[in-house]
Amino acid sequence: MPKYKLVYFNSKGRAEVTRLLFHLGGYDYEDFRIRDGQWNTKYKLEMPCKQVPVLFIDGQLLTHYQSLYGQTNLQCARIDAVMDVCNDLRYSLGKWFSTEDPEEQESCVRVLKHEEAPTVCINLETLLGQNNGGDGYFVGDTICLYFVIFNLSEPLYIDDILGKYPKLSALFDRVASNEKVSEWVKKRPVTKY
Ligand SMILES: N[C@@H](CCC(=O)N[C@@H](CS)C(=O)NCC(=O)O)C(=O)O
Repeated sequence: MPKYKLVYFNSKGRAEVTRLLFHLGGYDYEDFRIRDGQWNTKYKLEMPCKQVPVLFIDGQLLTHYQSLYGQTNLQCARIDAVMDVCNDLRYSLGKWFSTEDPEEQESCVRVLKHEEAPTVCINLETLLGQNNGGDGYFVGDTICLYFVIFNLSEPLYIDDILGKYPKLSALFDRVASNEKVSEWVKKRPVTKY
């Protein structure tokens, strides 16, 4: 089996999907978390795009997730669409992380809570409704790659909004109660983000 090394910060962020995929697939990997304040002076310089997450396979880079994707091209396209929608939650959040100005941070939270998160929830509930009337999953009849993004990206910023979207909220609960997912949530290091 190849040797996997996932490099990221000690937070969930953009690496959590991959960590959960490894867990679901039962793969051994090195969950390398940068904790020592050496990002700018050391690790950043070693990363091909000067950002993380980066997954090394036997020292080489993997550019795409290889499991839990769709079974058909159409399913893959739908999963891509769901993941793109989820990505829209990252704009203000990214700005929030990159500033220490309290006013700017407050403005980011406002945009996130009142504009971005509601739009994302509406769009996700619409996409969800296109499969099995919204009472199942986005594609097929089980979890796959997309779900991890929104289930594990911080419910902290959409928790109070989510209640307005019953089908989406029920999907969160379905995913969270998946045996493997809950196993990982219990097992992972506790981090603020
Ligand atoms: N498009 C990239 C974005 C990666 C990205 O924004 N990474 C952030 C952490 S979430 C990062 O490395 N920030 C540190 C830096 O840019 O110096 C991806 O999806 O992997």
